[in-house]
Amino acid sequence: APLGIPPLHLLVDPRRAARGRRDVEMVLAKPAGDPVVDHRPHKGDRAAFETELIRTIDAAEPDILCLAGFMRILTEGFTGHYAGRMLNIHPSLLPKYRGLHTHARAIEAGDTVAGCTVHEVTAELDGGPILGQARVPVRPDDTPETLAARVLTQEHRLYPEALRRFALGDRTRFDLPTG
Ligand code: NHR
Repeated sequence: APLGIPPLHLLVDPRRAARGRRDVEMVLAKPAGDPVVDHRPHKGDRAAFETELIRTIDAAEPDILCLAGFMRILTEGFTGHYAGRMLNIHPSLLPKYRGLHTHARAIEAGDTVAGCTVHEVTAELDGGPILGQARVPVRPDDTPETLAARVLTQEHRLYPEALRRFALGDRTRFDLPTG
Protein backbone atom coordinates (compact mmCIF):
# COMPACT_ATOMS: atom_id res chain seq x y z
CA ALA A 1 0.00 0.00 0.00
CA PRO A 2 1.72 3.18 -1.20
CA LEU A 3 0.42 5.37 1.62
CA GLY A 4 1.18 2.88 4.35
CA ILE A 5 -2.52 2.17 4.46
CA PRO A 6 -3.69 -1.42 4.06
CA PRO A 7 -5.64 -2.03 0.85
CA LEU A 8 -9.36 -1.51 0.91
CA HIS A 9 -11.39 -4.66 0.84
CA LEU A 10 -14.68 -4.07 -0.80
CA LEU A 11 -17.48 -1.69 -1.32
CA VAL A 12 -20.88 -2.88 -2.33
CA ASP A 13 -23.03 -0.89 -4.70
CA PRO A 14 -26.03 -3.11 -5.19
CA ARG A 15 -27.76 -0.91 -7.72
CA ARG A 16 -24.93 -0.65 -10.22
CA ALA A 17 -23.66 -4.14 -9.53
CA ALA A 18 -27.12 -5.43 -10.35
CA ARG A 19 -26.69 -3.82 -13.76
CA GLY A 20 -23.43 -5.70 -14.24
CA ARG A 21 -21.19 -2.68 -13.60
CA ARG A 22 -18.27 -4.43 -11.93
CA ASP A 23 -16.09 -1.32 -12.32
CA VAL A 24 -17.81 0.60 -9.54
CA GLU A 25 -17.61 -2.19 -6.98
CA MET A 26 -14.09 -1.08 -6.07
CA VAL A 27 -12.94 -4.56 -5.18
CA LEU A 28 -9.28 -3.85 -4.48
CA ALA A 29 -7.99 -6.63 -2.29
CA LYS A 30 -10.16 -9.47 -3.46
CA PRO A 31 -10.76 -11.00 -6.87
CA ALA A 32 -13.82 -10.00 -8.84
CA GLY A 33 -16.82 -12.21 -8.27
CA ASP A 34 -17.15 -11.49 -4.59
CA PRO A 35 -20.62 -11.54 -3.10
CA VAL A 36 -22.64 -8.44 -3.82
CA VAL A 37 -25.71 -7.60 -1.82
CA ASP A 38 -28.74 -6.76 -3.90
CA HIS A 39 -31.28 -4.49 -2.22
CA ARG A 40 -34.13 -5.47 -4.53
CA PRO A 41 -35.18 -8.72 -2.79
CA HIS A 42 -35.50 -6.57 0.35
CA LYS A 43 -37.87 -4.03 -1.21
CA GLY A 44 -39.67 -2.11 1.54
CA ASP A 45 -37.36 -3.44 4.27
CA ARG A 46 -34.20 -1.35 4.56
CA ALA A 47 -33.25 -3.03 7.86
CA ALA A 48 -33.18 -6.49 6.25
CA PHE A 49 -31.04 -5.20 3.37
CA GLU A 50 -28.65 -3.56 5.80
CA THR A 51 -28.38 -6.65 7.98
CA GLU A 52 -27.20 -8.60 4.95
CA LEU A 53 -24.90 -5.75 3.93
CA ILE A 54 -23.32 -5.59 7.39
CA ARG A 55 -22.74 -9.34 7.40
CA THR A 56 -21.03 -9.14 4.00
CA ILE A 57 -18.92 -6.11 4.83
CA ASP A 58 -17.86 -7.26 8.30
CA ALA A 59 -16.59 -10.54 6.87
CA ALA A 60 -13.87 -8.42 5.24
CA GLU A 61 -13.04 -6.71 8.57
CA PRO A 62 -12.70 -3.26 6.99
CA ASP A 63 -11.10 -0.38 8.86
CA ILE A 64 -12.82 2.31 6.83
CA LEU A 65 -15.83 2.25 4.51
CA CYS A 66 -15.87 4.58 1.50
CA LEU A 67 -19.19 5.12 -0.21
CA ALA A 68 -18.93 6.18 -3.85
CA GLY A 69 -22.11 6.35 -5.83
CA PHE A 70 -23.94 4.43 -3.13
CA MET A 71 -27.59 5.28 -3.68
CA ARG A 72 -29.55 3.74 -0.81
CA ILE A 73 -30.38 5.91 2.19
CA LEU A 74 -28.92 4.20 5.27
CA THR A 75 -30.79 3.84 8.56
CA GLU A 76 -29.18 4.66 11.89
CA GLY A 77 -28.73 0.95 12.50
CA PHE A 78 -26.17 0.93 9.71
CA THR A 79 -24.61 4.34 10.30
CA GLY A 80 -24.29 3.54 14.02
CA HIS A 81 -22.56 0.24 13.30
CA TYR A 82 -19.87 2.04 11.24
CA ALA A 83 -19.82 5.31 13.18
CA GLY A 84 -16.52 7.14 12.83
CA ARG A 85 -15.27 4.91 10.02
CA MET A 86 -17.51 5.61 7.03
CA LEU A 87 -16.94 8.28 4.37
CA ASN A 88 -18.95 9.47 1.38
CA ILE A 89 -18.19 11.72 -1.56
CA HIS A 90 -21.02 14.00 -2.52
CA PRO A 91 -21.11 16.07 -5.72
CA SER A 92 -21.80 19.49 -4.22
CA LEU A 93 -20.21 21.98 -1.86
CA LEU A 94 -22.05 20.88 1.27
CA PRO A 95 -23.98 22.17 3.13
CA LYS A 96 -25.40 23.28 -0.23
CA TYR A 97 -27.50 20.73 -2.11
CA ARG A 98 -27.87 17.69 0.06
CA GLY A 99 -29.59 14.82 -1.72
CA LEU A 100 -29.92 14.25 -5.45
CA HIS A 101 -29.67 16.27 -8.72
CA THR A 102 -26.99 18.54 -7.28
CA HIS A 103 -25.59 19.81 -10.61
CA ALA A 104 -28.98 20.76 -12.03
CA ARG A 105 -29.76 22.59 -8.79
CA ALA A 106 -26.43 24.49 -8.81
CA ILE A 107 -26.98 25.61 -12.42
CA GLU A 108 -30.60 26.53 -11.73
CA ALA A 109 -29.47 28.67 -8.79
CA GLY A 110 -26.95 30.53 -10.98
CA ASP A 111 -23.96 29.41 -8.91
CA THR A 112 -20.58 30.29 -10.45
CA VAL A 113 -18.67 27.80 -8.30
CA ALA A 114 -19.52 24.13 -7.75
CA GLY A 115 -17.59 21.15 -6.43
CA CYS A 116 -17.56 18.06 -4.28
CA THR A 117 -17.32 17.16 -0.61
CA VAL A 118 -16.00 14.18 1.31
CA HIS A 119 -17.84 13.85 4.59
CA GLU A 120 -18.35 11.37 7.38
CA VAL A 121 -21.57 9.43 7.01
CA THR A 122 -23.97 9.86 9.92
CA ALA A 123 -27.69 9.23 10.29
CA GLU A 124 -28.30 12.74 8.93
CA LEU A 125 -28.36 12.44 5.13
CA ASP A 126 -25.33 14.26 3.64
CA GLY A 127 -25.08 16.04 7.00
CA GLY A 128 -22.05 14.44 8.68
CA PRO A 129 -18.80 16.31 9.46
CA ILE A 130 -17.10 17.71 6.36
CA LEU A 131 -13.56 16.44 5.81
CA GLY A 132 -12.57 18.10 2.54
CA GLN A 133 -13.83 19.93 -0.52
CA ALA A 134 -12.70 20.72 -4.07
CA ARG A 135 -14.05 23.53 -6.26
CA VAL A 136 -14.63 23.96 -9.99
CA PRO A 137 -16.00 26.89 -12.00
CA VAL A 138 -19.50 26.69 -13.41
CA ARG A 139 -19.41 27.82 -17.09
CA PRO A 140 -22.27 29.85 -18.55
CA ASP A 141 -23.09 27.13 -21.10
CA ASP A 142 -22.89 24.22 -18.62
CA THR A 143 -25.48 21.48 -18.57
CA PRO A 144 -25.80 19.13 -15.59
CA GLU A 145 -23.77 16.62 -17.63
CA THR A 146 -20.85 18.93 -18.49
CA LEU A 147 -20.70 20.20 -14.92
CA ALA A 148 -20.85 16.65 -13.56
CA ALA A 149 -17.87 15.67 -15.72
CA ARG A 150 -15.82 18.66 -14.46
CA VAL A 151 -16.70 17.87 -10.84
CA LEU A 152 -15.87 14.17 -11.34
CA THR A 153 -12.24 14.95 -12.23
CA GLN A 154 -11.99 16.69 -8.84
CA GLU A 155 -13.74 13.82 -7.06
CA HIS A 156 -10.93 11.58 -8.28
CA ARG A 157 -8.34 13.94 -6.74
CA LEU A 158 -10.28 14.71 -3.55
CA TYR A 159 -11.28 11.26 -2.36
CA PRO A 160 -7.79 9.70 -2.13
CA GLU A 161 -6.48 12.76 -0.28
CA ALA A 162 -9.43 12.79 2.13
CA LEU A 163 -9.02 9.07 2.78
CA ARG A 164 -5.26 9.46 3.30
CA ARG A 165 -5.80 12.12 5.95
CA PHE A 166 -8.67 10.26 7.61
CA ALA A 167 -6.66 7.03 7.79
CA LEU A 168 -3.88 8.95 9.50
CA GLY A 169 -6.35 10.23 12.09
CA ASP A 170 -6.54 13.78 10.72
CA ARG A 171 -10.15 14.95 10.65
CA THR A 172 -9.42 18.65 10.19
CA ARG A 173 -11.23 20.14 7.24
CA PHE A 174 -9.24 20.97 4.10
CA ASP A 175 -9.73 22.49 0.66
CA LEU A 176 -8.01 20.86 -2.27
CA PRO A 177 -5.98 23.47 -4.17
CA THR A 178 -7.28 23.95 -7.71
CA GLY A 179 -5.18 22.80 -10.64
N1 NHR B 1 -27.29 7.50 4.47
C1 NHR B 1 -27.13 8.23 5.58
N2 NHR B 1 -27.79 7.84 6.68
N3 NHR B 1 -26.36 9.34 5.64
C2 NHR B 1 -25.73 9.78 4.54
O1 NHR B 1 -24.97 10.86 4.64
C3 NHR B 1 -25.84 9.05 3.32
C4 NHR B 1 -26.66 7.89 3.32
C5 NHR B 1 -26.83 7.15 2.15
C6 NHR B 1 -26.24 7.56 0.98
C7 NHR B 1 -24.95 9.23 -0.36
C8 NHR B 1 -25.86 10.43 -0.82
C9 NHR B 1 -25.17 11.20 -1.92
O2 NHR B 1 -23.94 11.34 -1.90
C10 NHR B 1 -25.47 8.72 0.95
C11 NHR B 1 -25.25 9.46 2.12
C12 NHR B 1 -28.89 8.51 -2.16
C13 NHR B 1 -29.95 9.30 -1.75
C14 NHR B 1 -31.39 8.90 -2.03
O3 NHR B 1 -32.28 9.72 -2.00
C15 NHR B 1 -29.64 10.48 -1.05
C16 NHR B 1 -28.32 10.83 -0.77
C17 NHR B 1 -27.26 10.01 -1.17
C18 NHR B 1 -27.55 8.86 -1.88
N4 NHR B 1 -31.67 7.57 -2.27
C19 NHR B 1 -33.01 7.00 -2.58
C20 NHR B 1 -33.47 6.03 -1.45
O4 NHR B 1 -34.69 5.92 -1.26
C21 NHR B 1 -32.99 6.22 -3.85
C22 NHR B 1 -32.64 7.10 -5.02
C23 NHR B 1 -32.45 6.29 -6.32
O5 NHR B 1 -32.45 5.05 -6.27
O6 NHR B 1 -32.28 6.94 -7.36
O7 NHR B 1 -32.60 5.35 -0.83
O8 NHR B 1 -25.84 11.75 -2.80
